[in-house]
Amino acid sequence: MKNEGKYIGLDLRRTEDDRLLMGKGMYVDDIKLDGCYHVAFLRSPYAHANINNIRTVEALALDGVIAAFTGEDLVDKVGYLPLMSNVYPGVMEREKPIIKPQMQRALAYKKARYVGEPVAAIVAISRAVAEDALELIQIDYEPLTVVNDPYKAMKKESPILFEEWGDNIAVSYEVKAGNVEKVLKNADFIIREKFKVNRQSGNPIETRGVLTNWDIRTNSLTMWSSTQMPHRLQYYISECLSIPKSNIRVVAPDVGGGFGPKALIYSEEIALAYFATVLKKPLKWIEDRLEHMKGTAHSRDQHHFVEVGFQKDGTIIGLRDELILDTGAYNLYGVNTSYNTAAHLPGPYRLDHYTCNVKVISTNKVPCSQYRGAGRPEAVFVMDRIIDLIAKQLNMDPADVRIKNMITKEEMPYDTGRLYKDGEPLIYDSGDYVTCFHKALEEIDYHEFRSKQEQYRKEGKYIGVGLSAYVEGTGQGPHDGCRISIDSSGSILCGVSTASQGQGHQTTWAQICAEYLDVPMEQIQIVTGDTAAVKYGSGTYGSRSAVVGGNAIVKACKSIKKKAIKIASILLETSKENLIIGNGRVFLIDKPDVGYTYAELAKWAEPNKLPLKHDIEPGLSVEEYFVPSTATYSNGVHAALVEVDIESGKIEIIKYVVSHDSGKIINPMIAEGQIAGGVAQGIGGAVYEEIVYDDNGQIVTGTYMDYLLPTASEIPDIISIHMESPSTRNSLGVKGVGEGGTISPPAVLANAVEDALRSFDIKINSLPLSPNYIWNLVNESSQQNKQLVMKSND
Ligand code: MCN
Repeated sequence: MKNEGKYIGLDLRRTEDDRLLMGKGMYVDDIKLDGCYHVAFLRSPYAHANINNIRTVEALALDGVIAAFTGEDLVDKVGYLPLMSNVYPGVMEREKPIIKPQMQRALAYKKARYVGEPVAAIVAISRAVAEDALELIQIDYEPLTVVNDPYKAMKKESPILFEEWGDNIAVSYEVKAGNVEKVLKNADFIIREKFKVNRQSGNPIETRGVLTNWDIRTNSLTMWSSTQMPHRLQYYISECLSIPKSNIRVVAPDVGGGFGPKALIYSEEIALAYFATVLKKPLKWIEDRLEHMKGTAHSRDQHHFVEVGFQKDGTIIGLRDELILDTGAYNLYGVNTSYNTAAHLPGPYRLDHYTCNVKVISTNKVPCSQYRGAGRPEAVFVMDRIIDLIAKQLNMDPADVRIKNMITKEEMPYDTGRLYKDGEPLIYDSGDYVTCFHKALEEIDYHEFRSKQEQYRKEGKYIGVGLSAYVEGTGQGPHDGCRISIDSSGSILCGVSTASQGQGHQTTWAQICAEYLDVPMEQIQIVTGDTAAVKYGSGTYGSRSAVVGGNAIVKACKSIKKKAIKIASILLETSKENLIIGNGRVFLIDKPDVGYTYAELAKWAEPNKLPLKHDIEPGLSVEEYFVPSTATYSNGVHAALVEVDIESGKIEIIKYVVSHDSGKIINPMIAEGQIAGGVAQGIGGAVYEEIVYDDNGQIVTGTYMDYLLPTASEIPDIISIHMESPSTRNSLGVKGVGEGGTISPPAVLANAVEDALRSFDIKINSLPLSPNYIWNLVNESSQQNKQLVMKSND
């Protein structure tokens, strides 16, 4: 890859890995506070039940138990968990969403709505004692009829989760561009198809965890949480408990994976904050794996009914989608995930006439939030399956149908006619989708494979190729900040309001800072995930940190250089125009020997040091914020070769290629790691993972015996091709890369499997591509064929 900067663009090893890979990470559970009590939560065993009475007397009598809390104890003192997404004015005006905020309490009060919902909590001297005490809590539950299917949930006769709303439709709206009704009438062909995307769980290696400390001297709370959004957690603790924000510090120390579900404010965080205000003692809760499966948000779980109109030559002229998202018991992300799906569905394809009618439905399941890709894998699964179905109908090559409909470089910036979720026009800023597509075709040897495919089949091998292309809005607002302080030792402290869970921010932020300040990276210390490091921030989700955090660093670097020049101009009694910065020094343009290092200037910036009267604030320190105008759009193409064993239905991925464009790349090695990790998770969701519920709302795949995560042996080598179309929306030219890997695997693998099994004429419209599912499809098709043969023999 081209290296245009001294540091930006370099393949540097991650500086945090010395610590993280040697087992020296500092995760929430590694932090020990003297006199710390432990918290355990009692969770509802029922999916839907009234809670009539809770008795904690026996639990409280157990040796070592400090306190017991129930929903009733919190009801007047603790606010509801927050709704995480705003609906911006543009979306409000145009799409007119109807939103029924279905809010959760930190501890359920009067009614439990999913198995796993926290109902009571025990604080004790150890987790073991706390768990023993949970068994002594007596609850008088009155089980209610369980709603576990979104279609049934919409029926009039269905029980309702929130009686005050009158139905189970949490959100409804329509994303619309052009006039799909009209164009569908003129289509040569129409395909109607249903698709289903499986419910998944995030499964970071580190489960969630919270530790609190209460300072009786200042009446202030410090919380360490494995959260993706420390600043927002700080704000919402303040809102829920009515404590001034300035009395709350939230730290996300090392976090062992987040993947989206940790970008929520959880019951346990708000509850522990409240318990800390009452008990004024350090408190710790660490989620165990069983709790994670039923206590941490799930995702995906979408149903689509699509109607697409196209012409004989493969041109798609209109698409209508009915999207149902089963959001579980509480609608914590508002319109967000479904909007991501609706807005991203057409992807890199030209689709002027498009409607997506969205309904987000409440059921008695774990609430859904965002999980890596957050609505885009679902969108791309639908769109790229549709394209393969069009190709099949027209007997065209699926690659040709894609190219025919793909937006070209010449059309950039491309106005899709839709709105992004921030209410701004959804305009792709830059990208060369067609070249990106051709690169993937080349790398997978597409045409060569096609020429051999028949031969493979004759040899009894069922090998297919799949293609998928996506566009992803990244780098969303509202803002992130960076505070840089240089001290007289020359050490540069760079606090950024992002919160890494493994993305390598310590390295890439130092690369940006070193580049813009022109100093060695070793001189820079990066601090993230701490509300004390920068005043405001949004967090790390939505592949936004490189864009928003990265550009906040650029702004802070520029600003601190200005200040350094101003101080130097006073010291050298010259105008600022006569000074420049290089190699960590400010010096005279025409006398490079005369100048000051940052360290020397930092010394002069101490109070009362500067010789002349001046208006400079003390300290060589600044704090700046980057507020993006709207998203910037990454894109990519995945291609895979897959062999299917028709005896078992098992899939083997022979080759996997990702050709992607995330604008300027700060660190290609890290970007490649992000893609590889994303693809691995995408393969998991496509082939193995599924949260399955029974009729009583119990999870039947709630342990790793049944919820299958891919291991290294299931993940092929991933070949990445980088392209760089700089974003025009920020000065680094960057776009996000953290989720792209996860977006296309379901589509690409489904297409490859269907292609491999062409001779069976199967149709894949549901995930995961489990051996069971594939075997059944093959078997049903064989049975049908046999019946046809028998009929014709009759
Ligand atoms: N980067 C780069 N060049 C670019 C863009 C990004 O070198 N043009 C680098 C960044 O500097 C950063 C990394 O790539 O080190 C990811 O950046 P970005 O795309 O901005 O994504 P975020 O840092 O905001 O991370 C969030 C994203 C999301 S939404 C999920 S989910 C996810 C992911 O990142 N969760 C992860 N990657 C993960 N990786 C790990 N190890 N663990 C998770 O929980």
